[in-house]
Amino acid sequence: VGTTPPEALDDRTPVAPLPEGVHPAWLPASALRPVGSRRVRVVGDGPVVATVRGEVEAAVAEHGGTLVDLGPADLELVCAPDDGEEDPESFVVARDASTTTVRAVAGNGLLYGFHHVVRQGESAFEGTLELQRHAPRQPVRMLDHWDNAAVHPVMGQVERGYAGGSIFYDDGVVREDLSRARSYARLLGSIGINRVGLNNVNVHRPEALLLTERLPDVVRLAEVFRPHGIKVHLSVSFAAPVTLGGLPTADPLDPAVGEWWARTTAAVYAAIPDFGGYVVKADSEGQPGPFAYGRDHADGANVLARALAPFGGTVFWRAFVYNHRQDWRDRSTDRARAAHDNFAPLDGKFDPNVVVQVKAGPMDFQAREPISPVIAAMPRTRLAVELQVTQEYTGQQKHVCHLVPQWSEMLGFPLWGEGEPTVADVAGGRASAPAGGVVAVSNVGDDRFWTGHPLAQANLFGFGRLTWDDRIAPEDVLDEWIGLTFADPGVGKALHELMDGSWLTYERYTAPLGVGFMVSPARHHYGPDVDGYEYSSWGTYHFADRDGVGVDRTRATGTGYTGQYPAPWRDLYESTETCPDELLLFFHHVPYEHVLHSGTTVIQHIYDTHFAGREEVERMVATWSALEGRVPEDVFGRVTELLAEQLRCATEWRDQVNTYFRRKSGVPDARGRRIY
Ligand code: GCW
Repeated sequence: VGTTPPEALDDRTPVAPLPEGVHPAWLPASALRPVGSRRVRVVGDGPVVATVRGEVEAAVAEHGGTLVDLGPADLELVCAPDDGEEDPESFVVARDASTTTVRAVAGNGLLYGFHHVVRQGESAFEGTLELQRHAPRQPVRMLDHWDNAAVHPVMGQVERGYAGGSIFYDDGVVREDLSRARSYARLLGSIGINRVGLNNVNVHRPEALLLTERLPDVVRLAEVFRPHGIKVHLSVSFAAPVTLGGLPTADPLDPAVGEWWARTTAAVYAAIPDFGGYVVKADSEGQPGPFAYGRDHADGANVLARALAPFGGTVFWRAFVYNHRQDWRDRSTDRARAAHDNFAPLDGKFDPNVVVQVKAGPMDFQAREPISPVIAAMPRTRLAVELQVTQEYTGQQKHVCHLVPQWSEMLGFPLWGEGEPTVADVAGGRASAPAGGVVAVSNVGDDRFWTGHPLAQANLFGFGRLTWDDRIAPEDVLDEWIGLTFADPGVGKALHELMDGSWLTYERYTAPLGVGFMVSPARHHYGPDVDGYEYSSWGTYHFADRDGVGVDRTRATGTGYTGQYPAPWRDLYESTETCPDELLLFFHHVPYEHVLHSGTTVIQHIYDTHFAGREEVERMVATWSALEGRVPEDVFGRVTELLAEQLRCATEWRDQVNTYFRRKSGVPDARGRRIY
């Protein structure tokens, strides 16, 4: 330590200049001060080490420290290669009286170790520290972009995007100017993201072409991400052999189809040797898939997997397969069952480089859902768990809804009961099959704050941190984000007040007790519309009548969905006696007077939580207004504006939900509050 011998130094990759007016998110200059004011050496080769060196160079230029390339010196931070470790993503950190040392076998580990030090700030340079080893709990930490290359007439450019247009594409092709993408890649690398899906899983013509004609575009994006240790993936259409290749069929068992995928994939790797692989949404919401040829999803996934295998690529094959054209009159079909019905029987049939990507809940990213039963049902299949950072059903980046506590709960869910492996264990390969990882839909766009709502940056940051280690407490993750993002340490208390409980606040004023949806249908998904989906084809019903509400998913009298879980959950969810309150209406249809474990009736709970949730938003408005002058003016202005919208919308939710159930049930509010 401190005496690292001089070594040949690689180039440095300069930190991409942040385009004019764009918010620096969690890497403002102030966040790099503790490192940048010191004497630092970075040793090692390769593009990712060059990124670390570039970071240090920029930081010392800003804060008066020195990047010491050669010779002995009183070094305060050393980032250097290590031959003792094996995992290229892990790092060790230690400190003697004068020097903090980060060591890793490879660039990724060094980058993560460097940012570990950045997050620790001044305290990384105080006292001493025995050698400490850090390794990710998930080897795959991936963000999927639902970006369309061109603006889609219905979905806009970014499907379910609430932060403006795409930072990758403009007018059907990859942007000439990729400086936003460069700054984004830097942000992602700093939180340990190592894969990115570059385009929407609903693949339209312009995105389909990225695989072939427009491959040079993908090469450019891969170059943007590579220095940050991130591999790129393309979402591809299962029908590509027909639509791009001109074959008469996309039947996965037809040899010509296999050859087409092999040829096409080889061309991709010739251009991008570290290409990550594919992402596929098949037989889902209108996307083509193997069902058209009487084949199953293992047949479908394996044909792509075999094309990728020679190059070490992976196909992420989504399990989000259900009938979106169901008849609302048909009470035997239950959308919650669909992923398990379609995929569990295929366990053991997928090639080793297939990862089945399962949405964390059985429905669709609602504020509250149980864990998908698929995650416990496929011990011989690599599974990835999919989360949604973009706030489709959680306030669309107009509402403060800090989702890290939700993800923490989901990742920590013990699939076979207390003490048994968790969702994070299955995804991380610690249960049975090798790891698949954790994936989420990005919430980023060309908005100057990246995420529309400036506080939604904390969700993106928190996703990275939790996929690195799901055991970090959500409050600590938020502390890290606040510490990096805001120069004034005094804002922390107010931000915790505002954000820690905001997911539960959102849950309170929206659909009650796990029943979900109640939003305006397909195109928007924003704001209340209690019956918006009730007579639709989407399988998302609440079944409220004058006597009660909820979906009977029991084995005894309902759709049998509870039977897809292993013990103890299959029994726990089956009975209203043991079903957790917050999921009661997901699993059961109960009378309004049914008494919850909390001691209140269902109807009174609906009233109480809707009044309370809206009041909490009112308090959020007050908490935020006290921060005027302590956070940057533009952040203050944007959040103030959005909180007003959140309050308006929460009021609307409160009044529509309460009025709806008051009218259906005829039961008055026990506290006589105003219901319309
Ligand atoms: O939640 C639904 C969204 C669709 C999305 C789909 C999916 C990309 O409303 O917009 O399509 O999920 O996950 O495939």
